Amino acid sequence: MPSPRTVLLTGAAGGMGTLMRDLLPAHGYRLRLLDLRPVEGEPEAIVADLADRDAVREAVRGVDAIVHLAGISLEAPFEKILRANIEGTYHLYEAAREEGVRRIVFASSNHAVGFTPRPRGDDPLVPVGTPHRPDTFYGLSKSFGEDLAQLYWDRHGLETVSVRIGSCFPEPTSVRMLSLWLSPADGARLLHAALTAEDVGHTVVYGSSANTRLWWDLGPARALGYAPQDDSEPYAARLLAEQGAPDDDDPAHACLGGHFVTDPPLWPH
Ligand code: NAI
Ligand code: 15L
Repeated sequence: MPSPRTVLLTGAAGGMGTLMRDLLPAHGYRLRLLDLRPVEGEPEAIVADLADRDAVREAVRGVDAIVHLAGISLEAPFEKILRANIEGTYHLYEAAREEGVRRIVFASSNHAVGFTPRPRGDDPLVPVGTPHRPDTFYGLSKSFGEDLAQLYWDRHGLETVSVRIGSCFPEPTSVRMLSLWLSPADGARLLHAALTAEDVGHTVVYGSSANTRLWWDLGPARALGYAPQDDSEPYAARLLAEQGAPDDDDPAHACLGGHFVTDPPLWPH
């Protein structure tokens, strides 16, 4: 597949969308932006709801690939998740199929496997083949997105890299994030690898930096050509001093999903 150049970035007004708008052009992309909300400083961005099938189809027309970040990114009532994340992602895949787009990079989440126990001591890293164990309706929608991607590869030959993102923020802000942090620069490196690797079919990878305290296997992401440059370790001493080491008996520290398994943060809108 020739390297994608024009890429639709959905969720462009969000936290990660804002970071990737800054970082992806340096990897050679021309971005077309879409979000439910206006994108600050980007008057040409498409303001559309993923529920609007006509708008979504028009938005994907003529792009080489899609980075799909749009959706509800925390826990919410099932009806809201259904509309934005499940039906919305289906609309995007249908539009991509109809318009002949060859590659989607899907922002899955660690919360698709959030109830997976976190490794301790000498336990092996969590493999991508671990069963789905969503910790919320939100995580369930990411499990659905991965299965939808598999269906569109098997039935229609539309390729996807599903990236189970850990925590993509400018800095890690919790002890848990020391294991899951994806630095913005590594996030852009990983999206670039996912957009350009050959013959991905539907590939699932974990998305984090090369953290010293890693919980999961970055091998499948590296196999795409991803070479992470960052590690959360320089933040460890401060975060551990402020927050203390995780209590092994606390259920909020027992699983990959952290506090999403006990007390998930709610989508504010
Ligand atoms: P965010 O909540 O900051 O941004 C999501 C964007 O999607 C928002 O700008 C929102 O307006 C837009 N959106 C929501 N519903 C929409 C709809 N129906 N139609 C069009 N746009 C809609 O989330 P963030 O942190 O930027 O995450 C981006 C993606 O990556 C999300 O899908 C999230 O689930 C996923 N992810 C993010 C992680 C992170 O650490 N930031 C970790 C794991 C997954
Ligand atoms: C996610 O999936 C969320 O979208 C993000 O806001 C963070 O909470 C992240 O997971 C995390 O687990 O830290």
